[in-house]
Amino acid sequence: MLIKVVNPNTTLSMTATIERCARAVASPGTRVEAVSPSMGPASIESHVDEALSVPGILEQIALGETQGVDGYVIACFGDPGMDAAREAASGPVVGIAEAAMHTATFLGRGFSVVTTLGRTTGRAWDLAAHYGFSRQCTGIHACEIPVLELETDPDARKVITEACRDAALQDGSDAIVLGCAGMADLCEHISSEIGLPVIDGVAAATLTVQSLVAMGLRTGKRGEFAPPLPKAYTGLLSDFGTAAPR
Ligand code: 2AL
Repeated sequence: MLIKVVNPNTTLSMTATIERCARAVASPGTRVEAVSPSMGPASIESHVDEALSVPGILEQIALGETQGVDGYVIACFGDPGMDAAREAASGPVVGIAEAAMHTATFLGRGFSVVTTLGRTTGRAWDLAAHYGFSRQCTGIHACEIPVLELETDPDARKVITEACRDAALQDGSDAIVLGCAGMADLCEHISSEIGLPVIDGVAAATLTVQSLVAMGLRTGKRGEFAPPLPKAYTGLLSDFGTAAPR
């Protein structure tokens, strides 16, 4: 089976970390390829970043459909472009926030999310509600480290670990969800430091896609998630068109 993990930001060092963390949990028979789109933001930490990441995600899905990909992970905690990706892909598509939140609900009554910047917490609250976890999501906390500084700030690991410890204490939660794909490689360390389950969405989503494919399950294509109707797109988006302009 081939799983394509799309890091919707264009920072290749982060894509490499994501690929390593996804491969670490995948079964021996599962091939995992992580990619970044050819266009898009270097990091995703605003609504504009998120909106402009979607064409690149769809580019990678379209490519994946020609590469025999069995299922996709969208590896950004804002779960950008999920519905569009589900329309465009023949196999299952799972977002890391979606997978991490679902996983957390198996591990206790409530979970806290620890993410990057405070400005991203609104989106995370919206996602918790969208997925039906408003009751289980007991708090969303920011460590105020921008996404790209996760890789360069020498204090990042310590700051995020302490933010996770404080979040669990403050919320009385049973598990922590890491709120950025760039935190994937911190999961084990934080869990051993704070003594609670810590969920990395990259691992959770990769294994969810692997399970869905193994069970022969894919997105229902009867109505809403059927492939989009053929039509022309213009300007910068003309490559996304599936018919000649009128
Ligand atoms: C993210 C993420 O997972 N990747 C990225 O570029 N931005 N999410 C976040 N909350 O900062």
